[in-house]
Amino acid sequence: MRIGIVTIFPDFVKVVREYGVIAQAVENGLLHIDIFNLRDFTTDKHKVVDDYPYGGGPGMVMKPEPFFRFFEFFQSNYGKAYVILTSPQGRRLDNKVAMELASKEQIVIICGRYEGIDERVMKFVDDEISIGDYVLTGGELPAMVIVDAVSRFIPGVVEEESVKNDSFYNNLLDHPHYTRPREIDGMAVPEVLISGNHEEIELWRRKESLKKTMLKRPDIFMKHEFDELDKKALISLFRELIKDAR
Ligand code: 4FV
Repeated sequence: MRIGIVTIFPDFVKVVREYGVIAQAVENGLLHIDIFNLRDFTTDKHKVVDDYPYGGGPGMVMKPEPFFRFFEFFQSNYGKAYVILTSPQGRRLDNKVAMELASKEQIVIICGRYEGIDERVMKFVDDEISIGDYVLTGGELPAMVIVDAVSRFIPGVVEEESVKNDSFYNNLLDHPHYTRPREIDGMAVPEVLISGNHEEIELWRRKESLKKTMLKRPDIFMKHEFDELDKKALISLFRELIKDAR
């Protein structure tokens, strides 16, 4: 998969491909992340990318010409891409959207700054994505969030099992995790996790996921499709509740 990022702060964005799982994926050739400096697509000596808003008002607007030059360059050098603008007006990024984007051959993410981008650049944009209902100083952090979330769905980047156990993967929040030491500050690791009984461990983890999702994200719980393990887990949870209530 190829991901292109267009920004006026390339040094800020490039760290996304220099650490952890994503750096490994780039190393293994599973993912190419190209970063383009929008100022390289200006023609004036001051490399100006912003200008005053028509109609007045606060702040500055990003000029269309550098983006038009960038897309001319990109199409002739890299071909067609699925173009994403990160903005508060976009559809909300979630696991389903991340999985959908991971199926694309090539995506380009353009990062806004200032008050926004000249509306005529939207002729190149296939999708607007927001990471949340708050206003950031720039689209770079959302672009990096998208790269991180999407890369996990590229086969070979993370263990498939890990993705399957992800929160939200099956509309359930993740179960608690424990590692050594067996006890700290009087808090012990749940016995079942050191029992070696994988059926019991799987049931315990599903019960914990169901409990947490019902309590913290009933909205997601409502979308969860129940399987055999869920039914067993709910019966066991209910029995515990009844026993505790007695
Ligand atoms: C944003 C968000 C976001 C708006 C103006 C960049 C800023 C500035 N992008 N999800 N929330 N973008 O706040 O994606 O240009």
